[in-house]
Amino acid sequence: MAAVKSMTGCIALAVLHCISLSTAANPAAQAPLGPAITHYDFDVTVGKRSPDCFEKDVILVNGEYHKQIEVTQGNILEVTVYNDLPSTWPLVSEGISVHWHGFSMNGAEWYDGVGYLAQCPIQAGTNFTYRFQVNEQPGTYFWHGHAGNEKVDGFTGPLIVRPAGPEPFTYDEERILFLSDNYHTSATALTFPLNRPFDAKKQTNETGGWDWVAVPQAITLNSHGFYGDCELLQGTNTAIPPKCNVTTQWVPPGRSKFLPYAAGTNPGCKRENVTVEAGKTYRIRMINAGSLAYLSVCFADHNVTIVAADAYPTNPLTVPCVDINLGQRYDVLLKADKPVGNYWLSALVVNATRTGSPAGYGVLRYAGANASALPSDPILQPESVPAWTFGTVSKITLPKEYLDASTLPKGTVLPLNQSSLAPPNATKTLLVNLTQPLLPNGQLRWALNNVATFGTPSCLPTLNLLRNDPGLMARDAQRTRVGDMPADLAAKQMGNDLNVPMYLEDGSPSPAMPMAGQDFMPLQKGDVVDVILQNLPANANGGDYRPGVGANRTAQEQHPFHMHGHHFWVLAYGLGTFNEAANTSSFNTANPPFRDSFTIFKNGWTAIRFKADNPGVWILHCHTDWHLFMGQKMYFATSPELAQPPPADLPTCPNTCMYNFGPFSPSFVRAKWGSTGYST
Ligand SMILES: *[C@@H]1O[C@H](CO)[C@@H](O)[C@H](O)[C@H]1NC(C)=O
Ligand SMILES: *[C@@H]1O[C@H](CO)[C@@H](O)[C@H](O)[C@H]1NC(C)=O
Ligand SMILES: *[C@@H]1O[C@H](CO)[C@@H](O)[C@H](O)[C@H]1NC(C)=O
Ligand SMILES: *[C@@H]1O[C@H](CO)[C@@H](O)[C@H](O)[C@H]1NC(C)=O
Ligand SMILES: *[C@@H]1O[C@H](CO)[C@@H](O)[C@H](O)[C@H]1NC(C)=O
Ligand SMILES: *[C@@H]1O[C@H](CO)[C@@H](O)[C@H](O)[C@H]1NC(C)=O
Ligand SMILES: *[C@@H]1O[C@H](CO)[C@@H](O)[C@H](O)[C@H]1NC(C)=O
Ligand SMILES: *[C@@H]1O[C@H](CO)[C@@H](O)[C@H](O)[C@H]1NC(C)=O
Ligand SMILES: *[C@@H]1O[C@H](CO)[C@@H](O)[C@H](O)[C@H]1NC(C)=O
Ligand SMILES: *[C@@H]1O[C@H](CO)[C@@H](O)[C@H](O)[C@H]1NC(C)=O
Ligand SMILES: *[C@@H]1O[C@H](CO)[C@@H](O)[C@H](O)[C@H]1NC(C)=O
Ligand SMILES: *[C@@H]1O[C@H](CO)[C@@H](O)[C@H](O)[C@H]1NC(C)=O
Ligand SMILES: [Cu+2]
Repeated sequence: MAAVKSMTGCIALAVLHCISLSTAANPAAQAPLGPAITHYDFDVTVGKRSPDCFEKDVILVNGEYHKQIEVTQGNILEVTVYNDLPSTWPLVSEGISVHWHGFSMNGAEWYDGVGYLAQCPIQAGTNFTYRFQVNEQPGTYFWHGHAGNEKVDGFTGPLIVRPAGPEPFTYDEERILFLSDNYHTSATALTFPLNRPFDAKKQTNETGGWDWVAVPQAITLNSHGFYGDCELLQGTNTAIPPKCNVTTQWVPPGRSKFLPYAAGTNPGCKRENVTVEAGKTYRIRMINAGSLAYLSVCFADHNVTIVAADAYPTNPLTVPCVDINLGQRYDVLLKADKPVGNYWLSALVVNATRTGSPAGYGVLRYAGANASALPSDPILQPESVPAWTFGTVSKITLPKEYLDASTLPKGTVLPLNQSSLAPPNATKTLLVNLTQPLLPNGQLRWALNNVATFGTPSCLPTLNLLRNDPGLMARDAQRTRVGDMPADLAAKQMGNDLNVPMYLEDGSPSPAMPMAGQDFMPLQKGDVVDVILQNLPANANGGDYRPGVGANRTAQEQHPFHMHGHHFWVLAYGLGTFNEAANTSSFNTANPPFRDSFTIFKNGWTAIRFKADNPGVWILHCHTDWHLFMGQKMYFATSPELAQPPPADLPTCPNTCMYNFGPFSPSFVRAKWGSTGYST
């Protein structure tokens, strides 16, 4: 604790001097292991690629962009990550870590990969080996960086878990559809303006106020796309209106959204083809690894049947388009039963979620079709596909054989002490309000229950702190109201001090006015927790500390949430305000889907239930990278004293670490990284 309290900040640079403590050895990590080992080396470097025809620096693994890996259920997965990023690379966190998205990591909490929560990031010039048994449901996952926003720079890829026995679905072949969005600017350059004080009048240039990242330049399918694609399609099919060229999305000067059509002459700049043979059935593993774009994915003239959501099987649901949010995966079956030919594959931004976004297009190509021709059918325009309704999402349900111990398929992974996937009754409930407040210090944050949680608290992983001292949360809990906020607390929120205010979800009221700090819910192993996430207007619950500064911030938007360390049952989606008396009784406790990523819709709420069966500290967060960065996260601390001892080789923190809510000034960013992102 002394390490946290005594640290002093370096105000101008937002750099903190940290004391690194040695960690206890974990003898289990050296024990002989029975299961087979699947080993990968990740040599992490930077190179030039043109994912959407625009050449830029991206993060590569062994020279590959979006490297794919796979492992068989029950094996030990061992991934040695060598951070060989050049010193010039603009990573705010100055280090990397890898998260295995969707893995429960039961008993493997130190390898979950959240920077500063489970581990200090792997510093440049060093390596770290993730090593744990894959006790996970076979299915479709992905891996991604989780220390800063390095995922946005390309540090991510598919992760497939093969079953030890037969697959539960029948199909001939499989294809991966790894979906993402692509910015022409580095994630760091996009990120730092998010920390500047909000002032709508100065939302213009690098010396101005808070600045939104705006929509990405392209949507990519299996890492391929074309910026300005709508103009191309207009060129080849004059019936298509140039709807991508919409002007409703605000973009700061110097960053044009209107891009010329990319000619595709850069190396690696190609349109993606999903190739099939007539008569066969394909399992398509869809993954949305993007940072902002909620996607509606449609194969022209072909319906698809959803058979799994976030790795766990679902009752089959046949749809013309799949709405897949950030962090989600869907396994769908596609029958190649149409005439041999080329068909458009479209990835549109889900209607009315982000007007003005680009769309991504690929080709579903039958063997024998003319490979030099694009499909001749009209193409799906942005905003032309209706978004899924609650009726559709509510049809994603668990098959009945997973609900009964006597019919449970072999190899199904269950929460602790469950004999099937039938949800147990809840023992605790937490209501979480989602707002986007202006803090007293002028920063615009994304908050849960009025607390914007920042990511770099102490330079000692939070899991380590709480395992050593579980009483810390209660002792340090602060419930300061803004009315009596001491000046020093306001200063702390600006990142100049590491005396991190902690807030406890222990039944006491949330702060009346928005704060920055860390929001925790303490749990006991075995608790069954209902979490109701309630979308509220941006400025609700005292969220405009300086009223009149900007526009009336009453808007809401959808948020794709993800929880670490668990799958959970999604019990209900509702519009308006959650009404406990009326709505709890209509929860689907009969056959709710068991997943790890879900949507909180605009003007609505979503209820999930999880079993706290995994000792450790687990993050629940928005998977919109920019929202996560601005604080849209909280932690569940489940019996942290029962967590495993940390592995002996867990990376230690550097002497200085970046504070992610720090006040980045353009001169600081330019001095450190050469570019503020506004130069072109
Ligand atoms: C990997 O890190 C270990 C220390 O953890 C070090 O001994 C070893 O030399 C490193 N390997 C390489 C290839 O850098
Ligand atoms: C940035 O915007 C502010 C406010 O509009 C203006 O005063 C300033 O001159 C601008 N700076 C540059 C470099 O354009
Ligand atoms: C897109 O909009 C910009 C700005 O209004 C305009 O200059 C450009 O010609 C438009 N492009 C197309 C293909 O309509
Ligand atoms: C898809 O097929 C077209 C036409 O053969 C080809 O030009 C393009 O390179 C292919 N795309 C990829 C990603 O290989
Ligand atoms: C897709 O399914 C819908 C019913 O949900 C049906 O009306 C439509 O004809 C099907 N389309 C194709 C191409 O099979
Ligand atoms: C294949 O498509 C290309 C491009 O549209 C066209 O030039 C060519 O004639 C087609 N080939 C055949 C065999 O139809
Ligand atoms: C897309 O959303 C807009 C705005 O809400 C709506 O007017 C339009 O009807 C929607 N389009 C479809 C195809 O549902
Ligand atoms: C769960 O709750 C329901 C209704 O409240 C009750 O009927 C049932 O017995 C409970 N189940 C268990 C295992 O406690
Ligand atoms: C959530 O917001 C509502 C509406 O402002 C408020 O009444 C309630 O107390 C808040 N709940 C929590 C846990 O902060
Ligand atoms: C799980 O079951 C074991 C054996 O019955 C029991 O000792 C333990 O308390 C249970 N754990 C939880 C969290 O319910
Ligand atoms: C905010 O809303 C009030 C009341 O509707 C209105 O008078 C005011 O003009 C609005 N301010 C802005 C900046 O839109
Ligand atoms: C929640 O309860 C309200 C009030 O009775 C009702 O209007 C709404 O339809 C309910 N929503 C769901 C999803 O059950
Ligand atoms: Cu969000």
